[in-house]
Amino acid sequence: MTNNKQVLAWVEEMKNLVKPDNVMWIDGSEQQLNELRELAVKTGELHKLNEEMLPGCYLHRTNPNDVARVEDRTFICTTKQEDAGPTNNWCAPAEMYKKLYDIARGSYMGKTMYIIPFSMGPIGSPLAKIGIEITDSVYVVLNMIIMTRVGTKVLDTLGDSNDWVRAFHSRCDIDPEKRYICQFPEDNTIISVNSGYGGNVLLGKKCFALRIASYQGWKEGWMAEHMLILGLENPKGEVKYIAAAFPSACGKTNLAMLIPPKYLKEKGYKVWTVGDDIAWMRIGADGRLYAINPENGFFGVAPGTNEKSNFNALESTKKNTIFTNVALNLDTNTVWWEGLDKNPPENALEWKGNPWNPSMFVKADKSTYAAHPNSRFTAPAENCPCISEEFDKGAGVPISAIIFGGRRAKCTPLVYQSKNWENGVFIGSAMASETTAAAAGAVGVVRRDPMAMLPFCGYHMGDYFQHWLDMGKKLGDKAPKIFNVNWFRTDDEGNFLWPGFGDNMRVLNWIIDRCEGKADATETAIGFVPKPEDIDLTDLDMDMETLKSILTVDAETWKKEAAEIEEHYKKFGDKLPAELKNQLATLKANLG
Ligand code: OXD
Ligand code: MN
Repeated sequence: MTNNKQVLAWVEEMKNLVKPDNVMWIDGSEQQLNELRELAVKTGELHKLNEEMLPGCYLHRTNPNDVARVEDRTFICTTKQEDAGPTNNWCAPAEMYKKLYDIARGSYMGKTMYIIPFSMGPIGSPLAKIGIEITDSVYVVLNMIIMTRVGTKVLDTLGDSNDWVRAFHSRCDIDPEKRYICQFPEDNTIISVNSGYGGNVLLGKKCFALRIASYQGWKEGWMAEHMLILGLENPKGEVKYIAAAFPSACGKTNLAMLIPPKYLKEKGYKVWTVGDDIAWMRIGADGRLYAINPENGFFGVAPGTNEKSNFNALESTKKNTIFTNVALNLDTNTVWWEGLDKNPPENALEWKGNPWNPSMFVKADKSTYAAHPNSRFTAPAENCPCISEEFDKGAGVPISAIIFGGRRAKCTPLVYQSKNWENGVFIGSAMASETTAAAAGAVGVVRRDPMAMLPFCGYHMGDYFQHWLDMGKKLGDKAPKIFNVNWFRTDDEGNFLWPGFGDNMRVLNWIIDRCEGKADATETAIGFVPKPEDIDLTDLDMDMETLKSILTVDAETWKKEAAEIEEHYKKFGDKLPAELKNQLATLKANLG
């Protein structure tokens, strides 16, 4: 498949280590894809679903000890510990390589080694990057074929270049005690052992497109961010692009695939999805910031996805999709999860494969749920009814606005605009979200998750903040405007005050109007807040007083917030950029 000497040498090295019985290069052909699907069904790795109702769809169950990303076993292995920073687990590269090679040695005996050349981003795009994943799992191969662009074309594009990421995976014994997800940013290398769960083993996603790529972006002058990308089309047919970062469970996929309220749809407003999880952004020839989605599919959380919450995501899962850890409806041979509809299957297997019926369900006890709370669908982006026509083009889309957001019951207004780029970086660096009643543990605990990158930044977060500031200096007056949103303000009884979902479009319209200098705002201590009359409430059962209440900035609440940010900042020591210290001091002074 290739004459690239570095690729061949690495494959040989890994072959000698893990001793496979066979080797198969993934060429990206339909014929090979079908052979692999058949093989996976034969071995039981995949279950074929109803071909009429869900054509080309399969169900997979992971080991019950292996159902989520494992942040406590995820390492950034840089020569100097300081380079990984205070927010990452660290180990010296030599020590970690030895440990991982000892674990992986001989682990492919009796198995096939699959070699997947993949491109993050449209093949050949100047914003794309190439990786090679070696795996012993057909499930990984079939997921990578959905989530990335794979095959011979990738190797042809790579040619003799050594600019590619080495990504090695071995399921070993799925032993949680020996599970490691390790990034070696100085070597462009990822090693993942003892897991078979998506986020730990689809190495193009979090490991490459965020952890390794954020490091590459720092060294090479671009940005890899945990952001959705959407295009907002107005009735004149003009499309403006927005990138937005939210911690998990704040509705990133829903915002990316938003359906506007009826009255805006009728006027001709539309939302186009470019990406739902990751954005790679570079400064273009015209000095603006351009973004691509490096992925080719959606690895979405299934529970809660339904026709109302996210019609477009649900549509995306109707063909050629792999479901992981959802329930199987035995009567129809289709899938089900909590929140899909009000008709749970009477005759089902729950996510572990045990018999299940609705009488077993106890709302307060997640262990009785039919689908695992982190069950997933892996769906091709091309299935999405609102996929942007720019999605597959390599040039990227020019970003007008960057949005940060989190779940805050009280503190943060529905939306506000930063005073400038530096102030926007300050807002992103202090980003936080509250834990919910849905999860075990204390409710309403604020967790700081800068730019939603806490588990994904491949280097010292102080350096990461500085990189953001440096990018702003390069962009100058072409920089996107930075905003913060909070869909989750509640009243004293805990009821949400803002309807969210499609109605978030009303806020996006204000954001775009601000970018174009068309909307007014009130300057507050924290930034520019909309005049209530500038948020369009047409057809919405909401009074002006409620809207005003979620646009307020309460000085006492914000003084506490500033004190918490100060505490959060202490972690970064000398690496905290002076600009951010100054921003905090200014905020405190503004609050009086
Ligand atoms: C995540 C994901 O965990 O996208 O952020 O899967
Ligand atoms: Mn994510």
